[in-house]
Amino acid sequence: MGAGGSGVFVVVEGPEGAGKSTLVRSLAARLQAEGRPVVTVREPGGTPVAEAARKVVLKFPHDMTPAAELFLFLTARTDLVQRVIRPALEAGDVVIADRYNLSTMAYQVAGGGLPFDEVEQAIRLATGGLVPDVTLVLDIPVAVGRERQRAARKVQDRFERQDDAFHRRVLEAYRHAQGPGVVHVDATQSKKAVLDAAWKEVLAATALPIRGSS
Ligand code: Z5A
Repeated sequence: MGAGGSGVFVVVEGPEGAGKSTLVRSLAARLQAEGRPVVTVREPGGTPVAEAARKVVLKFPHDMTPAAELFLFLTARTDLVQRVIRPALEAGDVVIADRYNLSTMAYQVAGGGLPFDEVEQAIRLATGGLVPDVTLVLDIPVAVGRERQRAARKVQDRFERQDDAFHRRVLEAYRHAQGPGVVHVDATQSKKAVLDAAWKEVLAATALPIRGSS
């Protein structure tokens, strides 16, 4: 199952404040309760190299070109895939990632204006072609996501300080995302309803042998 071995690769995507981290945690807890070994990761991050790249790309106080951002995100991704994600999939674990390739397409291509085909090739090089079994795209209006971040008192990074037009392009890219394993979930629902919807999609897309899934 999946491009990486016998495990299952689940990615949670969507704009800021959509509830990705919340869903990653609750999905992992439900899978663990079913006795499945789960590894959770967030992008960018998860290895010393990836955490160093995260610090630069999110916190650097000066302007950075979209291409410079791209290579920092891909530095983080290639290290995470090689050191954490692939080994976990090869061991048969379920890997749940908070952001992956679709974030690059949404933020650096749709948001930042980089060319789709070349970024796609760069991503393939960085990941060795590892694609998720299922990508859950959380859909939420920009204003609602931002309000959730404000309520959670999240400190803004460079992307969150971008203008509304940038964030609308990012949201549209997410809304138009399609392909094998890509499913859209209404993230304006309650946390429990989002988890239930995501759970159904994960079972349907991966045929995980889990109680109550037949
Ligand atoms: N980025 C990029 O440009 N290119 C790339 O290739 C990659 C990333 C990989 C990473 O930011 C930034 O990097 C991101 C894109 C860029 N920048 N932006 N902007 P991050 O990791 O710091 O943050 P984030 O990904 O934007 O996550 P977030 O703001 O923390 O949002 P979230 O994870 O989707 O939401 P949450 O933390 O789960 O929930 C936010 C609050 O809402 C919290 O109080 C929850 O309790 C609440 N919540 C969650 N779900 C619900 C529901 N259903 N109802 C009500 N309230 C809820």
